[in-house]
Amino acid sequence: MENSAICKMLNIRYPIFQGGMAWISDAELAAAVSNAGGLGVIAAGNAPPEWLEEEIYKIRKLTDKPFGVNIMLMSPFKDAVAEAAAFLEVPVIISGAGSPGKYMDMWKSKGAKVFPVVPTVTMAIRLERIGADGLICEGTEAGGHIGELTTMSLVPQVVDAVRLPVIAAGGIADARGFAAALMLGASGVQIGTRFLTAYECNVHPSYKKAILDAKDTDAVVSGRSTGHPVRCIKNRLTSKLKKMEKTGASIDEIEKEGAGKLRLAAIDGDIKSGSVMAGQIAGLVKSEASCEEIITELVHNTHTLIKSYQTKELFNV
Ligand code: TUI
Repeated sequence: MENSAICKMLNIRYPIFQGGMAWISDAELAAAVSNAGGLGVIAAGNAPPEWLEEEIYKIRKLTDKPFGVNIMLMSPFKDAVAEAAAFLEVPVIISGAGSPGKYMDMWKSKGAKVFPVVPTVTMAIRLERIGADGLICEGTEAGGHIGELTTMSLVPQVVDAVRLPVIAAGGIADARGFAAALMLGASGVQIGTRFLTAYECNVHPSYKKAILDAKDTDAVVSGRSTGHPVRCIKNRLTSKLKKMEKTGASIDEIEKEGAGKLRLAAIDGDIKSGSVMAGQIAGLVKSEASCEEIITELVHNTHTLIKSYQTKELFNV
């Protein structure tokens, strides 16, 4: 695993990307993941460029390892943060929630490796043509803003359609998910929800508790009717949004109700009225641990799992 093409391309030890979670993935979390051999990622989210610049200065003090920045393309600051990431020569740039086409040349001219999140095969092919270095295929199991296709369906179809390395995301939190992603043809994984309960994750303790308490059916989707579906842990806010969607509230009214609610949950710890974004795999996350423990266990158990399958009698062929 350590000598895979993707690890060589990015100069990382393990093909494990930490999910860029808006308001949550800061320099401290990203540095802890990078120091443990994965790719730590700072999420620009809706933050202004000054915030991102500060986090980039911080991470360079905390680690000498490569790291990534996630640029969320629905942000009002997207142009400015895209430029800041290029100017500060961020080694890996991940884009989400839109097409990064217009930034591609700028990022690549500064030596960045670019990994857009793609929700479909069509977009994967388009981004390969314009110079992406790899793709993140994020299934609808993921937390936050999501596409339609599941990880299980999306990953192998993109793997067959492009020559680029593919990182699987959505629904992966342990070695079984990691091994399954490799079986689908992925070169690595992106993991978000599992890192929410990392010791180095600065999300509010109430948010961590909501993840630890979540069961399989708790991560629900709101906003399908607005065209911006978002997966969060069920609470007063998701019930309200569901009711608004049922009773035919306008897109504007629904979007207004959701605005600013991630900050309310992640920073202020209001997990009843805030947006507790998390993936369907939250029900599997039952402990807090350091990023080093999370990554070491993932790698060790994935290795053991795959080896054990080589000697298992599965069925008569
Ligand atoms: O971006 C994410 N997940 C996110 S962003 C986010 S911040 C937020 N805050 C409040 C409300 C809504 C969002 C929370 N979670 N994941 C990557 C991702 N990208 N998922 C889906 C996509 C995507 C969707 C459409 C990528 C490209 C795309 O292209 C459409 C087009 O053709 O432009």
